[in-house]
Amino acid sequence: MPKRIFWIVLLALLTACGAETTQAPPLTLKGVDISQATDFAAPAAPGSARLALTDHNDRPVTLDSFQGKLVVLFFGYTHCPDVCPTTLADMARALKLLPAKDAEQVRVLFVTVDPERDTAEVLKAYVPFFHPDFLGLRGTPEQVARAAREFRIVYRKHVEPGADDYLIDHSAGSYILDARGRLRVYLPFASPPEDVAHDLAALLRAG
Ligand SMILES: [Cu+2]
Repeated sequence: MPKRIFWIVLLALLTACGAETTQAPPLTLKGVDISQATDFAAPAAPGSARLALTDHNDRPVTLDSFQGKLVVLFFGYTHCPDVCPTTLADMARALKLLPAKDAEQVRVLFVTVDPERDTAEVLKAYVPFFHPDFLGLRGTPEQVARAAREFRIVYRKHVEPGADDYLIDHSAGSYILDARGRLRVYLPFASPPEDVAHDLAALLRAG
């Protein structure tokens, strides 16, 4: 190797090593590591906290309400025929795979994209049915739209031909946020509960 190229390569390696020491060691995850990604979340609107909604007990929340816990965040609606019940059931299974003291450190949040039909009462009857610690969140259509934008979630109402009620197409993946509210993992729809439990445990261990 010509001497000059050798030094350039060596310098590049040293620079790479130097950059790494300032960051937490990378985690081995089953989901998609989005810790460094910038395109999964948008900042909150000026003057507004992220995820400013109300829970299924009508209490106001923001993302900060869950500081100190891992958050699994999912947007959907209770009339959903398949994706939402499957996801909530999978998340409940994932929590059951964790030791109880670890499961207690996780909050699963289900944000409805259908606040018109999903009243607090409807959410309260639906969400904790899957797991008593799961929390349904809702808001005005504007608040829900803003929360969805903050996490790059898209949704759209549509009516099937001949149907008398509407369905809502919506982003089907979930996020895991760490105890400091940072987006860490993207879980595609139908991620196996074992994988979700693995990633939650890895984040808990990482602190
Ligand atoms: Cu759904």
